Amino acid sequence: MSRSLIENGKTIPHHDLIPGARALRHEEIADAVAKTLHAQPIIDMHTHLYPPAFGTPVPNASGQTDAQGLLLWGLDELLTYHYLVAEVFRVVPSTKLPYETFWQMSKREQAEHIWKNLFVERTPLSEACRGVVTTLQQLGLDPADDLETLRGWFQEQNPNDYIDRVMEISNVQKITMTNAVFDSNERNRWLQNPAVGSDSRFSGVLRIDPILRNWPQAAEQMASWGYAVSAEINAETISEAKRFLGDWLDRTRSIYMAVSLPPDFRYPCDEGAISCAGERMIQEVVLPLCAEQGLPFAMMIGSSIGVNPALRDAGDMVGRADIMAVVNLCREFPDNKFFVTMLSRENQHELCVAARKFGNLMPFGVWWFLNNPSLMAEIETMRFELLGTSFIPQHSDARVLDQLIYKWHHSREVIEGVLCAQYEKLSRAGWSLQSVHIERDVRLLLRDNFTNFLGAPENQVE
Ligand code: FIX
Ligand code: ZN
Repeated sequence: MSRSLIENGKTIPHHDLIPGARALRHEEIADAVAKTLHAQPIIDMHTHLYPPAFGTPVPNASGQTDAQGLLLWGLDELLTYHYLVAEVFRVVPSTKLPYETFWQMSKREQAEHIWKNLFVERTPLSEACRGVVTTLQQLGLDPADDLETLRGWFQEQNPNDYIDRVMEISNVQKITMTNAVFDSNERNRWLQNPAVGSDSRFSGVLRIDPILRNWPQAAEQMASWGYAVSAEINAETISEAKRFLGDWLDRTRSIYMAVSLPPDFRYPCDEGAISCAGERMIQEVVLPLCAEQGLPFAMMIGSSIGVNPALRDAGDMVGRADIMAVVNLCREFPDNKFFVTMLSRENQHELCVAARKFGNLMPFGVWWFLNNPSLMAEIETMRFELLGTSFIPQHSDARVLDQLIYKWHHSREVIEGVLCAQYEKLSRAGWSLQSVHIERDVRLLLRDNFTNFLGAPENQVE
């Protein structure tokens, strides 16, 4: 039976009229989903990766290294990823190896300590450990080899070519940076070389945590950089703060602005709370500027920074946050677009329901401590059931270039399983699923939901 829709007098062909297309049989769905997911290039909307122009501390075939360089890649960086630092201090606690002793070790020595304790003397079962194994395997290396042999291979790589290789293996089309411009190392690189970020493989994102997490300190820094701002938020501070952010949005050619916020973030803030300064910056500086420039504002909510400062980047914690802060912002600022990811498992259902209330809210990613296959499957299933295909399932959060390989390999595996289950249920319900539907859905999930929400012209993100 051929069916069609009449809309504004125009006949819209129903899906089963698509020429040459036929409904997939049950047993064909899994293969079609797997092929489509692996063939679809990804725009990775949140990473901590940088182009080679930001320098690299890693010894490589080009012979050029920069101790403070920001592009991290290679085996020693993979092994000293803060996820693995946290895990090694579980098996060799600081009572046995004091934190300071570990930090005084060279990157190589730290990597050897982690390899020995998590990959040799124990089975590398954790997600972060499995990630290293997957990355080596996908690079055609043997994880059973010793460190020196493996290191030899990485040292032969040229970082610039290696970025292309890793993007090819992970089928990542574009990498989105996190430009922490309050970090003096990164800031100075932009000021010394304005073209430092102009690598077509990378897009910029202005990260503004200090402004919303600790305004008085941020105001002091901005004032020392020549902006007439003060801790006391008056008209001049507001226009100068806008000028500061405007300058850096232009300098970094940012495609959105981003912040990570603690679990106790409230909007509106609790009377007298320190975050009230941040609230005024959101209301009078950040959101008006984002609206003027048509840029989404990304909120990554739920990270408590430095609960164990001795672990450095590995010392942060998760906490349940207040979804009503997100709801109130989306309602009060209907002309603003919000990317939101939340760190606590307990916030995931609320975030999906909030997104059903606000079209200017785009849930994204399975962030940090949630980025484990069991939790990811739970969260993505819930999102399909509540949001259809109108969300961004994942970002890599890669801090080390090579991690793009395992973060996307593992994420594709989970999305594949969840999508198949959804399609099988739909097809059992009588929907004649075609491969063109799967291609369209996967394109939306891995790329177009992001670019469409940005509303950016093609060339800026593609
Ligand atoms: O705030 C963030 O962007 C977090 O992703 C990072 O700070 C965090 O350390 C991380 O690497 C998570 O995967
Ligand atoms: Zn991140």
